[in-house]
Amino acid sequence: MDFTINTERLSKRLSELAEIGKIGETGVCRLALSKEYKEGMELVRTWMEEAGLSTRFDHFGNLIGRLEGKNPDAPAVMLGSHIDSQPYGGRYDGTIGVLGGLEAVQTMIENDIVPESPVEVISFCDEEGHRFGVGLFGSRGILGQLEPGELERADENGVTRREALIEFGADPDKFHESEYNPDNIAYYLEMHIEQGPKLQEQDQPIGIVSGIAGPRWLSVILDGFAGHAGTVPMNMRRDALAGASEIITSFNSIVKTDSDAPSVGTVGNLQVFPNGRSIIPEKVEFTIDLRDTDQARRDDYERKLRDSVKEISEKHGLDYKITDDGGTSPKECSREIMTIMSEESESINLAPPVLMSGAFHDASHMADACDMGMIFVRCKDGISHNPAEYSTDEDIAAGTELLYKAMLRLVKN
Ligand code: HGY
Ligand code: MN
Ligand code: MN
Repeated sequence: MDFTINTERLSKRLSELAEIGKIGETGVCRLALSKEYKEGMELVRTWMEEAGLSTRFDHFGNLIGRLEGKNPDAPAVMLGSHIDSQPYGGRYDGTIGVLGGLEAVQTMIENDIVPESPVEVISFCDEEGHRFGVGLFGSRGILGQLEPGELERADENGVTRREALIEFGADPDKFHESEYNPDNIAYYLEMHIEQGPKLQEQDQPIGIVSGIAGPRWLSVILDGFAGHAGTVPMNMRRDALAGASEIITSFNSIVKTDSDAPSVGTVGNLQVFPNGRSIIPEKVEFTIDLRDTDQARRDDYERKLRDSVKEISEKHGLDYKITDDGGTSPKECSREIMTIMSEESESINLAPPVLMSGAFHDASHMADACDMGMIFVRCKDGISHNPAEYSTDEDIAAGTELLYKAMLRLVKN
C-alpha cells in the first residue's frame, strides 16, 4: 500500500512510548496519573508540539493538542484514545489511537492542507479504570458525566483520585473550566486494536466498528464469620468464600443464557479476608463486569444476578452489599462516518469488514456528544490486557492511513 502518513515515524513513536512503564519484554504498566503515565503524556505532548499543535493538560488529566482551522469558531474534529494501561497491559491498547491521530494531523500539516474546522488530538485520562475502579474518566469528565464520590475513590495504597489529580498538576475544583460544550465537537474518531480475534479470522488488517457494547460494573461484598477450619461443622458455617464461589458460578451461567448473544461476564478481582488456610473466610469482595450490546438483555441479566446474590447469601447466612461502580449503555457508531470510512477504504484498496466492539472505549461516551466512528486494527490471536498483545506496523499503518483520509473528509478542507 502507498502510504501518505509517515509509517516510520509512527512505528518509532509507538516503540518509544512502549519503553515507559515497560514490564518484561513487551508489556506495559502505566496506571492513570502515575509517574509513568505523566512521563508518557509529557513525551506525547512533545511530539504534538513538534507537529505544530498547541497543547494543554486539562483538569481531568487529559492531554489535548489543537490545530486551528480556517474557521476557529467551527466545532472541532477530535481524534483520540488513551495511553493509560492495565497493570498487566499491552503496548498497543489505546496508544495507537493517540499516536495514530497525531500522525494523521501531522501528515495533514506536512501536506499543507489547512482544514476548515479546528482539529484536536486528545489523550484521555484513565480510560482503563484499573487504579480507581471506574474507567472512562477523562472522556466522561469533559462531558460533565462524572458521578458523585468519584474523587474520593482510592487506589490500593489509599491515594484518592483527587490527590492523584492534584499531584499530577490538575485542580479538581476547576473541572468546569475543562468541560466541553458538545456543540464545540463536530465528530470524534478513534482507532484502536480490536482486542478480539475476528479480523485475524477474516485475514483483514483493519475493520470498521458499527457499535460498542456497554459495560455494567458492580462490586459484591459478602460478610460471614471467621472460624476454625478444623472444628466448625459444615452446617454451622457462614463461609463468605463458599457463598462467593456459588454466586460467581451462577453469574457465569446467567450470562450464557443465550449462546448466540454477545453477552459477556467477568469476575476479575476477588479479595478474601482474612485469607488464611485454616480460617473460614469471613469477608469476600469481588468485582462484576457485565457487558452486552443489548441494554434490555443486560438489565435482565443484572436483575438475575442480584436475585442470585440475595438467595445464595441467605443460604449461607451471609450479609451482602452490592455497590454500583457505574458503566455505560451500548452505543452505535455514526452511519455517516462508517460510509465515509468504507468509501475511503476503497481508495486504499481495502474492504474492511464491519464489526462490533466488545471492549468499551472513550468513544462510548463521546457518542453522547457527537457523531463518532471507530477503526479497528487486527491484533494477534485477539490477545489484549496481556503483555503478549501484538499488532504489526503494517496493520497499524493501514488503520492510520484510513484515519487520515476519513479525517480529511470530516474537516472539510
Ligand atoms: O475493558 C475495556 O473494555 C477497555 O479495554 N478498558
Ligand atoms: Mn483501550
Ligand atoms: Mn484496555
